[in-house]
Amino acid sequence: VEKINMIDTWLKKHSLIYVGATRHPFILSIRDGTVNLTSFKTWLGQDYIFVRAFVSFVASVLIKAWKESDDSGGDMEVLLGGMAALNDEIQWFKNEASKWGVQLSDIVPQKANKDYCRFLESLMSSEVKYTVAITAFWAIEAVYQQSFAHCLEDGTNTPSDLQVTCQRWGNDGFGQYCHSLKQIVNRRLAKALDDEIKKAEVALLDVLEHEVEFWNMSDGGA
Ligand code: HMH
Repeated sequence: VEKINMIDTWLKKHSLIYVGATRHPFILSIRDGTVNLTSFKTWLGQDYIFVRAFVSFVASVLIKAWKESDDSGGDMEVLLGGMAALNDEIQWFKNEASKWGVQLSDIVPQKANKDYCRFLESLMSSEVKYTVAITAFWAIEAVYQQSFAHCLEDGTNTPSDLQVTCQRWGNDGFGQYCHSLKQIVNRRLAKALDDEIKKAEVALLDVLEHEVEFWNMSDGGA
């Protein structure tokens, strides 16, 4: 298997689940303007809880980078930039929640959310290699980037009050950041041993499945 761009190889191989995660009916309903606002508020509240767990996960990836990476590609700077963006994101969730009348202190994490957070926690173990963890990290960010950028394309009907949300992950800067992460992952995978490559592929598939289940939660709130 060609190892130079492992990610694109994997995305082709697993295109069905990848499309399932990045073109989910919830996202398509935002894109065509038929989104149910109850669904949107459910997603908003659940994602706030997820992001708090996600910050801890990113911190663990940063620790792995420091321990395992030679840092020729500036991995730490990219990860630190990601953490800074998450600091901003948490504040954004709070503002957005109050705008939509969502009481964040009342949110109870649903099963899919708890399962996803537990998965993140399993990746925080020191036994999980940097290459595997950063593959998952890239995938988590890339799903949101691809999904929300899709809602901002020309000719879409995304409601104007949801455009700020789509911009959050669909803007060009976030796209660039995901591209930097992807380059780090491809560089790591090109040098990794077979066992690590297999684990990274499994981690990617796990992320895609969790993302589909996460989007599915918004339905339950409809
Ligand atoms: C469920 N996946 C989920 N939430 C997010 N905020 C992201 C990815 C991207 O940060």
